Amino acid sequence: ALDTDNIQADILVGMAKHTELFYFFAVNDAATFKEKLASKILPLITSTTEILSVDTQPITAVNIAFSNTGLVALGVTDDLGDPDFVSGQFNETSTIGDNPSLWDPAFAGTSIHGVFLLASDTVDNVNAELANIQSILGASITEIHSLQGAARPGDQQGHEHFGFMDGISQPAVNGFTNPVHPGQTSVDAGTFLLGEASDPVSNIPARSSWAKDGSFLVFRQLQQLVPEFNQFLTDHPLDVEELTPEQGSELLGARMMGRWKSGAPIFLSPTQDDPVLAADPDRNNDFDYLVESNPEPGTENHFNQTNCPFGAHIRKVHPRGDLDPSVENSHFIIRSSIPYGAEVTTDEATSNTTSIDRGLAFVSYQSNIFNGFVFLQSIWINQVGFPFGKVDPTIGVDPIIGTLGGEPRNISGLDPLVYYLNQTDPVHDVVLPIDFVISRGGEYFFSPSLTGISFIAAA
Ligand code: N7H
Repeated sequence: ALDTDNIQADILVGMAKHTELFYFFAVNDAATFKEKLASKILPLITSTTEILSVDTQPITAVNIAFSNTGLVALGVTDDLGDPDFVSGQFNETSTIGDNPSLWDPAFAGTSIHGVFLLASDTVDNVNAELANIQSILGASITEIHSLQGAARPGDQQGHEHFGFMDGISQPAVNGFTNPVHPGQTSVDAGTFLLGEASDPVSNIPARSSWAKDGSFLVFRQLQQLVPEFNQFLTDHPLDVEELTPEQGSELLGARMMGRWKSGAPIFLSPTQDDPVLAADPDRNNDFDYLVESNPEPGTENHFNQTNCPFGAHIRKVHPRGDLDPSVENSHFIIRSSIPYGAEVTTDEATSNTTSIDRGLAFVSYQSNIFNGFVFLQSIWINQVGFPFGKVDPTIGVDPIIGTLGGEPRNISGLDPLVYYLNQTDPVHDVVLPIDFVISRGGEYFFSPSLTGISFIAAA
C-alpha cells in the first residue's frame, strides 16, 4: 500500500473544494525560508491521509511545490531524471504549442520558485491561511502571481466555464483506488509517484530516496472564451433530423467534447443527453471507442466516427481502445484542475465578447512530465493526424484545446451524418475560426512528499 501519510493531498485525491488559491512566489532568502519551511510550514502541509477523512480535514488544506529554479535556489541540485522539469515550461512553449506573447508576464521566464495550493470552503478561510503563511515567511518570499480558483455557483458546481461536467474520468492507481469503476484503467503508482512500482525512469538515485512519493505538478492558466464559444455553437447547429437548432448546437458542443454537458459520454448516448447515465460512476466511463458491429456489420473503429469523432477532446487525451493498451497506459495523468474567474456577464453574453478573464486553472500530476503532459499536448492534442491510422488522415487538432497557432482549425467528424457515409472529403470538416482556449502560461513543479520537504529544508 502507498504511504498516504507522506504523500501530499492534491496528488491522488485532489483537494479542490469550493475555492482554491494558487500562490506563486520567489524565494529571496533561502536560509530563512528553509528554517521556516521545516519548523512552521511543514506542519501545515495536508497529507493524503488527512484529506481522506472528514475528521482530519483541515479548514484550509495546504500543499506546496517547487520549480527547478526554486530547488536550485534552495540548494537542491540532485538530478530528478526529468529534462522538461529542468527546462521549465516557458522554454517549451514551441513544443507544447503555446504562443509566448500571449503568456502572462508572471510565467514568462523561470522566476517562479514555488507555489502554495490553498483549498477551502470559503475565500475568507483561504485568505486567513495565506496571511498566516505570509507572516511566517515574511520577507523571505515575494509574491509573483496568484490565481483564485472557485467552483461555479448553483447547478454549475463541478462544471467548467463552457458548461461541461469535469472530473469524471481519472485513472485508478493500483494499491490505492478502491473501488475501481467499470471502464477505469488501473495503472501502477509509478506513473504518478516517483520511485513507486513501474516508475518509467530508473537509475536516478533521488527518485528512490528523498524524491520518492513526490510527483511533478504541471500548472497551466488556460483562458476560456466562453461567449465566443457559445456564439459559435449557436451559429453552427448540426443539421440533424428531428433536432431543433438549439439541440443541434448542443450536439456540436458535445461532439467537440466527447461528453454532453451533464458528463454523459456521447459514445454511449450519441444523439441526446442522458443525465442518469452521466451521474452513474459504474456506467459513465464504461466504454471504449471500438465499433465492431455498429452501425453496419464489418464497420471498423477506424472508419467510423458516428458515435464519437476521432478527435473529440476526451478521445484525443484518452484514446480508449484506439491504441495498444501498453502505449495508452503509459500516458495517464491525474487531473486536479478548478475553474477561475467570474461568471459570464449579461454584457459579455449579448456582445458575444469576453471582457473578464476566466478559464481553467489546470493541474496535472505525473512522474515524468514528457510521458504525461508534454506527450498529450504535443503528440496527441496538437497533432492533426492523431489518432493515427483512421480513415481520415487529417482529423484535426483537439477542438477544445488544440491550436494551430491561432489559425482556423479544420475538425473532422463533428457532423455525424457525413461520417456515417465514410466520406473523407475535408469539405465536410467543421472549421473553428478561432481558439476558444488560450494558454496564458504556466510552470512545471515538483510536489515532494512530506519527508521530501524536510530534505529540501535541510539541504
Ligand atoms: Fe480536459 N472541460 O472542462 O471542458 N476535459 N479540459 N484537458 N481532459 C475533460 O472525463 C477541459 C485539458 C484531459 O479519461 C472533460 O473527467 C477544458 C488539458 C483528460 O476520457 C472535460 C480544458 C489536458 C481527460 C474537460 C481542458 C486535458 C479530460 C470530461 C482547458 C491535458 C480525461 C470530464 C481549458 C494536457 C479523458 C472527464 C478520459 C477530460 C475540459 C484541458 C486532459 C469536460 C475546458 C490541457 C486526460
